[in-house]
Amino acid sequence: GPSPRIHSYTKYNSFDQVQSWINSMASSNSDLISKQTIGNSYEGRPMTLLKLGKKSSSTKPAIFMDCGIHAREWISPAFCQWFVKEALSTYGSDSQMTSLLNEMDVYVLPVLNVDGYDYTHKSNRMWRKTRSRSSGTSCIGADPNRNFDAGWCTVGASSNPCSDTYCGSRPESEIEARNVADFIRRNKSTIKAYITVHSYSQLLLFPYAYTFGLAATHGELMKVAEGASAALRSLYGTRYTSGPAAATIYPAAGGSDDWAYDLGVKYSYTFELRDTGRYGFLLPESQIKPTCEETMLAVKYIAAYVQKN
Ligand code: ING
Ligand code: ZN
Repeated sequence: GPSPRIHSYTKYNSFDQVQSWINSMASSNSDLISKQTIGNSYEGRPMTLLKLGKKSSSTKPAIFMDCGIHAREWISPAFCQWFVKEALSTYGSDSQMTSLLNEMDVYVLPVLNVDGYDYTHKSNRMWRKTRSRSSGTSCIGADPNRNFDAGWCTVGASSNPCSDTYCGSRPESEIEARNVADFIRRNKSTIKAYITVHSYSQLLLFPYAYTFGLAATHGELMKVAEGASAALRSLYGTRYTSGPAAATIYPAAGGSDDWAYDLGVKYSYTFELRDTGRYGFLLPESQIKPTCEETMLAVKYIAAYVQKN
């Protein structure tokens, strides 16, 4: 479609609107941003990844962040859009952002589950999964955050294709999960941090979800999460709880952050954005701006820590 003359960061944009915005951002800010397709979805939509960072002759360390792995969690893609806007508009004036983009690259995947996200706009607002078809059932889709190869389908996931937490027929059976995993594997040596954005519950989670066992670097993961939560809270007083996912929300296998951590990405975090349940997935558009502003502080805190370590 045509590039949007204006893009609203305080509305929930459709997949087509996000795609037009990606294209216009990548073509009008070529010094700091580029795009690449990491593959197509089950239904053939492109999964377009933005790369933010000052161009450099040498390979820079990187942070990978995805939004919209679950279709109905609309505040998540809104945050990725906000992050890209803020990164570009504060580069050169905000010393932390300038230093971050000079020294590192930030990969942003604004919508991971592109088919599901489109479906929530057109047919069923509460859809969570992908939109893949499988033989032997009329039920559609698998949970992409149960489909990664991390204790796959052992706990907190269902082998029933009709379940909202269906783990899929095998690890990375969902092309959207496989495309992300392939990209991260290919760039394993440069990716220092993995951030995945969900809603809701106001939590900052880290490995593990597939076991109650503590991560080898639990203490450091917790320390950084506590710092990020404090930074977030400093703006509007929004309270976040930090901790390993299994004990903090529930045990669940096949999650992307556990998979990335076990691959060797040392700083791996799952955000559960606002709210705590009053509106849940139906967070009003009036809360997009404050939610994104406060979350920026937490993501920038993590990024600054990763940058100096
Ligand atoms: N929550 C996550 C979910 O996929 C989670 C919680 C995080 C599970 C990390 C596994 C690993 O269920 C939402 N809201 O989707
Ligand atoms: Zn989710």
